[in-house]
Amino acid sequence: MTQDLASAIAFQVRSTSGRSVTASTPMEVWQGLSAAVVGHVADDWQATDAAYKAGRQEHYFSAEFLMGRALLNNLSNLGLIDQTREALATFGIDLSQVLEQEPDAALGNGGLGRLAACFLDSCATLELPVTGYGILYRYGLFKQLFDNGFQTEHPDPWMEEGYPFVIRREEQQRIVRYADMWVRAIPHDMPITGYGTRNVGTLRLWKAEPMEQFDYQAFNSQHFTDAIVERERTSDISRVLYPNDTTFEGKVLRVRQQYFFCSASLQEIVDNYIAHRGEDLTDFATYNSIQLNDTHPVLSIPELMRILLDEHGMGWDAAWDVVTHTFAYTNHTVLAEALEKWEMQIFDRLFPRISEIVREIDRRFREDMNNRGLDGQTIEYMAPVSGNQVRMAWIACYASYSINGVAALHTEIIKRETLKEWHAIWPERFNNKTNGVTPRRWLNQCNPRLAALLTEVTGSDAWVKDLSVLADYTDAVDDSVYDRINEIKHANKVDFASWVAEREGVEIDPDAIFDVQIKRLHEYKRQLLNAFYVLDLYFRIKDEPTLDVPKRVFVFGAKAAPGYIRAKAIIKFINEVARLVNSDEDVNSRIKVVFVHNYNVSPAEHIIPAADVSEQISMAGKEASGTSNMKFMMNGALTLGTLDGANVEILDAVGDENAYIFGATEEQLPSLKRDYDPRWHYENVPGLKRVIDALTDGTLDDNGSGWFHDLRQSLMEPGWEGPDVYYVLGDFESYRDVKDKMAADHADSRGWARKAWVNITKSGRFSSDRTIRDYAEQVWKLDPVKVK
Ligand code: F55
Repeated sequence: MTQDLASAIAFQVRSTSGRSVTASTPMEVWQGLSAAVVGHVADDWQATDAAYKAGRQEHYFSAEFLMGRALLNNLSNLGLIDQTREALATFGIDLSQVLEQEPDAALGNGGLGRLAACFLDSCATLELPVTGYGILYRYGLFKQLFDNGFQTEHPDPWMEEGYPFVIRREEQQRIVRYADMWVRAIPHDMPITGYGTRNVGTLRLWKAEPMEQFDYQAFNSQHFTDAIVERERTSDISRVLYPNDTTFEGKVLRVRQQYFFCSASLQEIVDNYIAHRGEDLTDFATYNSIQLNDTHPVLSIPELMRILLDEHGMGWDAAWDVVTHTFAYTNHTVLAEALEKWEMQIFDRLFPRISEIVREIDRRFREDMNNRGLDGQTIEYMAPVSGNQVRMAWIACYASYSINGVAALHTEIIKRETLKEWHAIWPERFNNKTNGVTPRRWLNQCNPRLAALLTEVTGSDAWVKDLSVLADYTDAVDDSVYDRINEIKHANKVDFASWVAEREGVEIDPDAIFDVQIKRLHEYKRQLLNAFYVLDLYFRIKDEPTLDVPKRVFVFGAKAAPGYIRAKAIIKFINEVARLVNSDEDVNSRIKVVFVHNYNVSPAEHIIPAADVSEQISMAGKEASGTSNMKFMMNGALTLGTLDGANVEILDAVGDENAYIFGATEEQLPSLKRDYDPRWHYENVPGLKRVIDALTDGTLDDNGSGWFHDLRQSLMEPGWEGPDVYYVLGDFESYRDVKDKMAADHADSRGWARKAWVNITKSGRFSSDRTIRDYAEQVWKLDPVKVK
């Protein structure tokens, strides 16, 4: 077999590079090896596609899939890692060097997009007939660099050097019609392998291309440049991923993107139904269900109505019956500024027929609510269209058979507040599906040392497919396992230290506590609270140079949306704190700060296995779930967090002694904030004044941008929603107390390892396999389809 594989790889590499394997670059080897892997799954992929299309299917619609790297994941799923390593070794090539050549497929912003990627992995592994549908962005999420501590953004043309894991399916193209242009949608498929199964699912990403290769008419009539410009306008649709998470921006191109992938996907799903079951679409929802990943694909609702009404001659009631049994909606946020609301005029101009249908949905909604006896004000609040705005979340709630939140607390909040009017009418639609992450990528692949220990302790690798088996071993091990846990963590920290030294140019000590916060930059996630702690600790050491503090490394990784100035100010602030701390000989042997630039999926795979402390410190009630909290837990980091999102369930799983919880609860916050005065904390919490003052007293330099002054103001001065909206000063003292305690506890290394072990072994309920099983059984009513 190794011989076969070696020659298959050699063949592909030579075809890619036109040179011998040994003369090829590592990038060419990556290309060839990846092509060989796609070739390896081709038959199973085809068989899976045919088997899935024949029965009931789930379709996962998402504007984002944050896939990261594909090669190692596929080799691991196919059980080919060892053979591949050996095959490459025969050419004197190191597999890990080849793996590091691969660009991240960063077709997503953060948690929402990565969740979609973990879900596809679980669906394939569980042999569930699920297909992902999205957009093949030419440019993924921007690359982040720091220029004197300021974030700068750079394009990410991730496929430009060739990307063997997407296959263009020219023959399955569709036409998407806007009032002002028609566009070809070309599907590009990624194979989604599962762990230890021959099922290979599909992620179908649509690329926008001009209708004709060339408009000869325009060319000949000397409108050559106009013709070129028109061509480019169509390709614009799939050119770039919008880099905003959590804030809605009403850009026309964005809604074009949404309609583009919804329309193309639905055309295909409907045609497939007809090919298998005939022209009568009454039973469409018996064979198809569509999960809407937030409101970004909600245009699917009027678009499916349009297809059923206009293209297949159904009546409104029959079509609405199909639609309301087809869609299920996942909500990912309670932040008001994230809710998508489009101007009706945009719909009128781009797709007038969709406008008409949305207006008719609105008219019938109002009639329906009237008949149910709702008052005029409530109806106006809930209406799909009001003023000149279309409210996507409200449409989703009205038309979906299922509405879910992504963690228990989040689901309670949407039932109680965000979507309470809908919950009052349709309580049976609401359900919770606590997020999960795939243990393949986030444990087995990224942390091979820990994976080997788990296999050794449990006697097999069954945990990779069923993480819940680990729970049997929580209390079944002795000190030797705790010592191994510590050795593994230390070895991972050594690896991470050399990665950081090379990538960021900062030397860190693997014997220090590695305290990590990696996630998008947002005020509600409170990276500022973490940075204030670091600055306060710095001052404490300066005050008392002999202070006996545990060695610490504070690691940050975060991108700010390019237009979110205050988030960019926080990045600059953290970088300035890092400069201050790291360059001060009095403290830098005890504390260091590392801001990992361009945080993404593959950096996360280096960072998480090396973490001791997982920072999950959002203001309670704001983080819908969080998913890095689960990845850290699986890798034996202890959570330092608020009672927010899935942290609540992590605490429940591990128990009080094995997590560090602080801060105001979601229940307490309304009353605490009623008479909240951050100035009181500023004056009375020891050390806080000095930290806040450092923003503006010359200790730290914002290079004349005025940004640090704005940060201070946002905390201290009454603003739009009051001062310090995210309660940074209010929670500072309890955060510092718990974080100090945590650092002190780390000195008891066996005690710490025991806590880490509890976290690892209790992480089974945060596997995306558990989440997906729950969706399949409770929402989708979907059975596995085994291929071969
Ligand atoms: C992206 C684009 C828009 Cl327009 C709005 C939001 C986003 C986005 O990226 N949201 C996002 O990542 N939300 C997160 O979803 C995760 C998965 O459910 C949650 O864990 C996390 O709490 C939530 O913030």
